[in-house]
Amino acid sequence: MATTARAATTNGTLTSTHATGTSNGTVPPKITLYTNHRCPFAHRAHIVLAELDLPFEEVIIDLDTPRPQWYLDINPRGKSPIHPFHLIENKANLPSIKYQIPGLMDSPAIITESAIVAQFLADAFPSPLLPSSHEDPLAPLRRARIGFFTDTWNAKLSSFQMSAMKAPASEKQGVVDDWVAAIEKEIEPLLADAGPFFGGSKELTLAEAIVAPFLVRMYAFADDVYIPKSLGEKLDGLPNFGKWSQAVMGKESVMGIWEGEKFKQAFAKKYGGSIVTMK
Ligand SMILES: N[C@@H](CCC(=O)N[C@@H](CS)C(=O)NCC(=O)O)C(=O)O
Repeated sequence: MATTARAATTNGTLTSTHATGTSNGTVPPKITLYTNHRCPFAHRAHIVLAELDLPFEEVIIDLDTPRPQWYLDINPRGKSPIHPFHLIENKANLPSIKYQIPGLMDSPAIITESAIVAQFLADAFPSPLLPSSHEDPLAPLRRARIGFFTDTWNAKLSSFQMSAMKAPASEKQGVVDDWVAAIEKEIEPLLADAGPFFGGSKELTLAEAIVAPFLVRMYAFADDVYIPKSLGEKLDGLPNFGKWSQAVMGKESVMGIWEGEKFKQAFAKKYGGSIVTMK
C-alpha cells in the first residue's frame, strides 16, 4: 500500500512523496508526477500509479493561476485550447511525468498527455492493467479492445457533461436522456463480458483507468443541483453499465484522490459564469 508524506502546497513545489513498502529488489525508475487532484486527466495517472503501487513524487500545479515558466518549459503541449476543461488559454496542460532510470538514461524524459502517460506506465510495469503486446497470441486483441472502448467513450460521450451543466434547468433532463441513450447504445454492449472489469478482468484495466475520472464526475454532479439525479438512477438501471460502474467506483485506486464536495465547489467557482444550476 502506498504511503504519503505531505508538506506545504505551493505552485510547483514538491508536495508529497508516495512510497511503497515493498520492493522487488530492482532499482526503480524515478517518477515525478505534475498534477492537480481536481483535474480529471491527471486523475488517470493517479489511478495507474495506485494500481501499480509505484513510488512517485508529486508536484501540485495550481490550476487557478498561469503555469509557471519552468512548467511551460518542460511541457511542450497546450499551446491552444482543445477541450472544454481548459481553463487558461495558451498554457501547458497537466498532467506530465518526469521519468528517469538511474544509470540507464542520461537525462530524464518528460511524458505528457494523460492517456499516453497512463499507457506508458502500464507498458513499463506489467500488470493486469494491460497485457504486453506479445504476452500471448490474443494479447494484441485485448489491447485493441481496450483502445476501442476508450476511443468510443471519448468520441461519443465527452461532450455531454459540460452540455448538461450549461443547459438551462428546463433542458437538462433532455440532455440526460440523450446521454443515457448514447451510453446504452455505444458502451453497454462493450461491457457484456465485464467481470466485473473490462473484458472479463477481475482486476482494473487501462480501460477503466482512462474513463473512471469522467465516470466519477458524472455520478458526482448528478445531484439535482448541476445535473438531474435521474442520470445516476438510469445508469444504475443498465444491467452491464450499472454493475461495472459500481465496481469501478468501489476501487480505492479510483476514489483515493477524489474529494467530492471540495472539487465540485472549485469547479463551480471556476465555471460559475457558464454553468446553470437547477435551484
Ligand atoms: N489532452 C490533455 C488535456 C489535459 C487538460 O486539459 N488539463 C487541464 C487541467 S484539468 C489543463 O491543464 N488545462 C490548462 C489550464 O488549466 O491552463 C490530456 O489528456 O492530458
